[in-house]
Amino acid sequence: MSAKAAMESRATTAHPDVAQLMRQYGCGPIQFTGNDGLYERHLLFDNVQDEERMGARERFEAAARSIRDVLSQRWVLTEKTYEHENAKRVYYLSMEFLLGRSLSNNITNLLFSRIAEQIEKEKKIDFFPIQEEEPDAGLGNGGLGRLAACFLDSMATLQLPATGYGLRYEYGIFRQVIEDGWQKEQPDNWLRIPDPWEVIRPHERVEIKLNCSFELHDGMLRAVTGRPSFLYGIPFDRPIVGYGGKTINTLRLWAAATADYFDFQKFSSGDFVGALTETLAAESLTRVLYPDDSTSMGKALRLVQEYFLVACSLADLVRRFRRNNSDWSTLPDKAAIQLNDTHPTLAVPELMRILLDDEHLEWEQAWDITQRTLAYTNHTLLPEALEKWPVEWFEAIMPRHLEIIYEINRRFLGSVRERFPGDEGRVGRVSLIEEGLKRNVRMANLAIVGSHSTNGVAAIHSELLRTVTVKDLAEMYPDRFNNKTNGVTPRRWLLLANPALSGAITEAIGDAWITDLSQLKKLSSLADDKGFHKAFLKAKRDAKVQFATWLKTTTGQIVDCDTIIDCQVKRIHEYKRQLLNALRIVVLYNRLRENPNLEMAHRTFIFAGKAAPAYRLAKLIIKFINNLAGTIDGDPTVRERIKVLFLPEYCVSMAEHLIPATDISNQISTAGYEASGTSNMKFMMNGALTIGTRDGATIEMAEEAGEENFFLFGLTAEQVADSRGWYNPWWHYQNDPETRAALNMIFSDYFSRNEPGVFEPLRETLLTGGDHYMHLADLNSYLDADQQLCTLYSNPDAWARKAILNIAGSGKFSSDRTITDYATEIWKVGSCPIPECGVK
Ligand code: 26W
Repeated sequence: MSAKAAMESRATTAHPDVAQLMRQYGCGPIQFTGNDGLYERHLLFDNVQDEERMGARERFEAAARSIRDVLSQRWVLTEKTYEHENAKRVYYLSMEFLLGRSLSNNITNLLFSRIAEQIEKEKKIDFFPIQEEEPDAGLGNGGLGRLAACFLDSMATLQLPATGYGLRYEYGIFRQVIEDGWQKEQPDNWLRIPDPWEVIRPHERVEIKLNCSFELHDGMLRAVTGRPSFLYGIPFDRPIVGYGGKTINTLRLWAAATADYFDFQKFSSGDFVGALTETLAAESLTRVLYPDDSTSMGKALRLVQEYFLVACSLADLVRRFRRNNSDWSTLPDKAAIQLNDTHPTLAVPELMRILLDDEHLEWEQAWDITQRTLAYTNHTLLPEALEKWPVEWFEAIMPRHLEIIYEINRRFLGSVRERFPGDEGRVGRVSLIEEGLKRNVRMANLAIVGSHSTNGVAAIHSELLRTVTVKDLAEMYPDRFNNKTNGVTPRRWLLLANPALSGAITEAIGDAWITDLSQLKKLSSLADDKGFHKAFLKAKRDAKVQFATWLKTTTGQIVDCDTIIDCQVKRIHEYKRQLLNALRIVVLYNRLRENPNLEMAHRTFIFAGKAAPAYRLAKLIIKFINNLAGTIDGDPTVRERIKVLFLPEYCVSMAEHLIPATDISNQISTAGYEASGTSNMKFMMNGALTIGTRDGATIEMAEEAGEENFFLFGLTAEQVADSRGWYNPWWHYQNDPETRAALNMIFSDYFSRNEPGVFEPLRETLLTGGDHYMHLADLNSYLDADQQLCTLYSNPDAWARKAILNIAGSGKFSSDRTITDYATEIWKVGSCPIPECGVK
């Protein structure tokens, strides 16, 4: 979305002018633009080329550099203030930060949109291709990584002294291309061209000791045990601009490097090439993000990555703590460390190691400090996603940490036996070590035992976590368990992504919603206002046109803006049930084929999402959707009325274009399986209606908007659990003609004429294998809800009314609310405002 458009959305707000802003940001008399302005200087001096020959990439870099210049002084002042105030800080540890683009976001948050618009006008430059030059920072798989990015935005906006810690992957989430309907992965070399936002801080490097070395074998990095080595963690900092530009926090990403003198012995013994190869190997540690969402792949290198993140981050924050403090017992008053899922759980033994071995504290004191400093968030209940690492890898890579884990476990199991004498079954279940032929460390148990807070990410999820998944642990520590329903940042997902709607909202209720989303409640009183219906419908239409234009220019694909846009965009996974959506479309297709005169609203069904490269069924689902799209396109009786599109390479930037244009949001996971979902919230605040199951945060969304404004269907989590024993998909096949016809079509190669049998595995998953995710059980109620939605669409005022009530009810789902809850209930951290910049 162009900065210009974002600007227009705020037309009713008094905006400071450029000189005023530059003063606020401490830039004094420096000009942003003009012959001697930052932008022109960067364009010329960074490129040393004639302006005529400068392309979009050069312009992007100059714009990004100028914006970075503008924020630099406040960035420095932010850190200085935290240091000076010795404020309690939040450290958010995450293996993933799915940031997307930064230029337009930073322009928006610095209130520079109007200035960007002026420049566009005066210089007659089009901002769109310049923005398109910025690669998405795709350092995450999906929900968990994007949540971390939204949290950074909210923490900075709420002026919390917070730092994000992650890894600087050279390759982010793979790029998805579709060939012949199949997903193919390509490397995402996003740092090929230098990134203008990052600031490398070689002087703040940290040294990490490991009990292993690395070797490259056939292009694969392998940990070689028994050969101790050390690595450097080099920090690369990125600015996180709070809305209004008052606070500029830091996201610190670590890159692995070896010391120049590391291979000194090898050099001198003559193995020149070998020594250099080893350097290359060690530096490969942070080369690539593991592209697995919801399955723990059990790769030793991933464990080392997790350790590297934890060791670098703790060394860094402990160093900072020691600069201002001498008493270790005050660490929990100065630092709150949040673990984003179990991936950084090694923080438990690592902090213990620092306190015991480096600082020589007694066990009891070290343990008390560790627990009071750490807190853990769980993001999934799927058993295959719960991390477990072989004990033998710990022995090989970090034996001291294993020793500490054993001692934690010995003491912990002692307390369990004391409380539940004779209950050895319970002891086995809660133990940090899974016994068996292969012994494993259970990372979730370690995170729960080693911290003071464990939270889920939506009410139902937190409840299931507490009462089912880790029931025995929750009985040991009932006070530790709590819920923090997820949220998303309204800056990126409404203000920036949807200028048309945010303009209409601001016009109606003012712009306080940007930093207080609960203000949207005020829109309820306009739910029956015909004028506001019109404004909403026009905004939706504008967003559709914007999206269609973007799609056409970037991919060549065509979307008809006069159709209902019905979307399901998220990672491809059986539990998310893209297959259920596809079955719905097959049934609708059959209805149209059987009765070409059937009245049915014209629709565009859009799918997008990546499958984990090794997840074969997920890849087959993508293939099926593409074949379904092809078959419908090739059928003249229906192609004018329904269209299926699979958009390749789903990413943050695509979501920003697609979500505002959507009429219907599909949130159709098997109830009890989606921890929260966050795209559901983005669709809701952008005025889509939700068709969904009672799962994750969708339940709370319906509560907020009123169930009558939602299209909920299907089995509840309780019903899913209760029917596990006797559920039989064949019953639906035999008793429901539409279901049977749809399945028979798939199995008779109707959608795969030239690839007979290709969809056989779908028979296994939907019928013979027992339909674990209960697609067939929910298909009919899905179709009923779908019918109601289509009927509603034919009445634009009735549709607008419900959509407006949805927007009005979406205030709870701002990540500002979520972060305020974390800050007050878990972190006990308050804001630390940054003083005004002195005018130079
Ligand atoms: C180790 C392999 C692995 C990698 C990532 C296992 C599990 C994960 C994540 C926990 C998966 C994930 O992203 N979970 C999603 O987290 C979102 C943010 O809380 C929720 O909204 C989604 O419902 C949840 O699936």
